[in-house]
Amino acid sequence: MRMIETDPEPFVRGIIDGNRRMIAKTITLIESNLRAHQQTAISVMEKILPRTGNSIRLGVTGVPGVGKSTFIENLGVYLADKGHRVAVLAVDPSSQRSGGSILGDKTRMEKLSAHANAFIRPSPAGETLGGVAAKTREIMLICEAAGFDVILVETVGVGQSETSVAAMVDFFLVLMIAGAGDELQGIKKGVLELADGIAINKADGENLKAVEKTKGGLEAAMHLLRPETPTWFTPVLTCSSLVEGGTKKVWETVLDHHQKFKASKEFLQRRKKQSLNWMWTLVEEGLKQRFKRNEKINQAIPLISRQVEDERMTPAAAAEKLLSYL
Ligand SMILES: Nc1nc2c(ncn2[C@@H]2O[C@H](COP(=O)(O)OP(=O)(O)O)[C@@H](O)[C@H]2O)c(=O)[nH]1
Ligand SMILES: [Mg+2]
Repeated sequence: MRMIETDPEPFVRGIIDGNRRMIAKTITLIESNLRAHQQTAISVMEKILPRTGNSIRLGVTGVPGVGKSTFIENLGVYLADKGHRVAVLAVDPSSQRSGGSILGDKTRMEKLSAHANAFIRPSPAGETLGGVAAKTREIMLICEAAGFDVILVETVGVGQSETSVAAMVDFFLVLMIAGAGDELQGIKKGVLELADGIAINKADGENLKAVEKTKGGLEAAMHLLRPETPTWFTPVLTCSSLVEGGTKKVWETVLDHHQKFKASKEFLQRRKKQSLNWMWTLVEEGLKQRFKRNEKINQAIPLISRQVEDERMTPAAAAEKLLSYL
């Protein structure tokens, strides 16, 4: 194994220069579990922080097969052709269990991955969703410091991963497909509440009629939800990733949202809130990790557990006692 140097400067300079090898090396630091690497990563992040934030962050979710990767390929190529620099990231907590990431299969993004203006990174592996999301968030900041002005984050529509991606993007897009029966099947209502936009994908060929019907149903459903802000009412769009420019309308909606949120000052407010929430998530994660690793606590657990089981100690007193060792 090669040593990774502990001086943050070469990493910082490499990122700012947009040097892909150094960007990749920095991501390796971020993903490493070694204490020395993490320490260097923290210094690098601190130094690049003033250069981050200048991008539009778009999160894309939806059940497997809905067409997220194809959508990102289509939109990414459209934007990269226009001169945008596009970074594609993923949050997939299942990736290391199933052995393959949602973006591991790069053949799905053949054109985009070959584009000079694009950078594609599969989901980092991690013990917890919080860990995976935190790493993705830092990788996003690295990409911004390197000059990428559009960040596309793909996540699977299962578990809690949507919530963590919604918490790191400016626009959270839920992709759906027109289906037989209950259109809301397989999608949790909570996800619609997180959505800044819904797009019914595969609006092409024989699907078109079903798409229009689903659109009507979804619009009715969305009217039952109270919008979070008077600035924006979550629209239901349609798109096709099979035709060139088939995702353009969705992007125009993202830009419209961006302009309105900037004008109302909600853009920065949202980002500030997200940063604070992220801090607290990391505090919680850190506390849990410290608790689990604490030797005194680990020694005390068997005895205290027994006392609780035998009703010689209340659960509350036991918890208090264990926490007091921190
Ligand atoms: N007809 C049609 N098929 C699509 C469209 N987008 C994706 N697909 C197909 O749907 C399948 C799943 O797409 P994929 O992007 O891998 O979905 P993901 O699991 O959500 O990332 C693939 O076979 C795609 O070719 C579309 O706009 N129209
Ligand atoms: Mg995919």
